Amino acid sequence: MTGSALVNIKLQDVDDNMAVLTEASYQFRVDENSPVGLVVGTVTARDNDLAPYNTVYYRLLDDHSDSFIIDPLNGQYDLDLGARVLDLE
Ligand SMILES: [Ca+2]
Ligand SMILES: [Ca+2]
Repeated sequence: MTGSALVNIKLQDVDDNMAVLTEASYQFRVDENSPVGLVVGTVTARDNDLAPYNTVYYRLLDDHSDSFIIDPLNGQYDLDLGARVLDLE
C-alpha cells in the first residue's frame, strides 16, 4: 500500500545572529562651534534574524557619552544638549 500526505512545516526563527554594524568604522566631523542638538551622523547595524530577534538598540560607550547622545532606536548620533562646549585647541 502506498500513500502520500501533505505536511505543513512552520519554521520558527531563533535569536542566533548578532547585530553587526554596516560599516567597519564610522567617522563624523564636528566643528568646534556646532550647535547642541546637531545631528552628527547616523550609524546603522543589521541583524539577520527575523523579528523580534532583529531589533537593534544603539548606545555609546561611557567615554563618549558626555558630549554626544545616540538615539537607541535609529542610531542617530547628536551633539548632546547637555554637552560641555567642545574645545579642541
Ligand atoms: Ca539577533
Ligand atoms: Ca535566526
